[in-house]
Amino acid sequence: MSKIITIERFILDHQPDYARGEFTNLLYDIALAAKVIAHKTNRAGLVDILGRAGAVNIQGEIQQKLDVFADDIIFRICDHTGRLCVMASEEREEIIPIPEPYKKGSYVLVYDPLDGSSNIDVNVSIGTIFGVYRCKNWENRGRLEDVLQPARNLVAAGYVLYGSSTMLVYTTGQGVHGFTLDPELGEFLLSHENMRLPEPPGYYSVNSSYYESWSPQIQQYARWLQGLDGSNAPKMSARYIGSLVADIHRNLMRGGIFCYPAERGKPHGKIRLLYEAGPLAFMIEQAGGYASDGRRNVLDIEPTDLHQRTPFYIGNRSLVHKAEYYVEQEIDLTRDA
Ligand code: P6P
Repeated sequence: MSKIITIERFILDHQPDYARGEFTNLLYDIALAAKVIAHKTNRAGLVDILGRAGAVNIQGEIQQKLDVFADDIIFRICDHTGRLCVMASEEREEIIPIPEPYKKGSYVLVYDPLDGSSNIDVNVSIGTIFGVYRCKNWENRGRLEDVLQPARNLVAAGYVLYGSSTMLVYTTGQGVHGFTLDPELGEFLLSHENMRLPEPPGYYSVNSSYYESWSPQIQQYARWLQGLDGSNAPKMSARYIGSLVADIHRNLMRGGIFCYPAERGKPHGKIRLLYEAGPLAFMIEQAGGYASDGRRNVLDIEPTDLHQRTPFYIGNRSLVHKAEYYVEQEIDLTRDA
């Protein structure tokens, strides 16, 4: 019989001896937000919360009411605790300062409160993605420079998947650990300790409807993934649900790669660097994988804008390196031009 360990107990048992509790309590706060959002999300079909909220978020997408709710919940759970000096959300154009009179702590929270929201109305799994940094300079903490840090500086990252069950998967740089919510107890219980990307990979995830918009090299890579043109790729199935957290979680559990390449007219792709690609890249490296923009490790990209996007390849190391090999051909072509 497996041990019954709550996320609170696990975090406490794994915090460094010098921890003062601020970081540990911040992880509790994120777990609480996940429980509240899960409760509302799981009842979304019953309560009149579906449909259009009318507001348009920074991304220019029609905001679903659950988006607004999730963003508000995370803010209201975290704004007054004294653990954070600033936040940034996919749903808000600017950084989110800690309101007076609350004191500013030393951590920074970046988050996508509800990724995949277009799937809410069709009852497909959606997710929250989060990353935690330390502020860069204690004296003037809480500024944009504290948020615009490369993902290599993260001290924690993870996601919450609101699916057939609600799971919180996170890392603090000591492996990746998954917790499943027991809705009766209201507790996240350890269900997947030390998650590692399995070999051989089982799936490749890419929206092939964009094939005509990709460069010839990425088109060649896509055919390689499918095992075409004499490809020596591992035999994989195609799975793409259109919800990043759900695709990433399945691939973490079964091995595989998620790709959102650059396209003609969208040279930076669609996935956001700061609060999607960066935290997921930090997490996947802890699970033995790798994430790239096609040319370099996502962890090394210096953000210059809160909402900047990046081409994104994440999963088993060999599959991501293969993508880099094909993208490198693009550079050679450009260089020869
Ligand atoms: P497409 C959802 O809007 C999202 O940001 C991710 O969750 C998902 O992986 C991607 O977009 C899907 O985009 O262009 O394939 O519909």
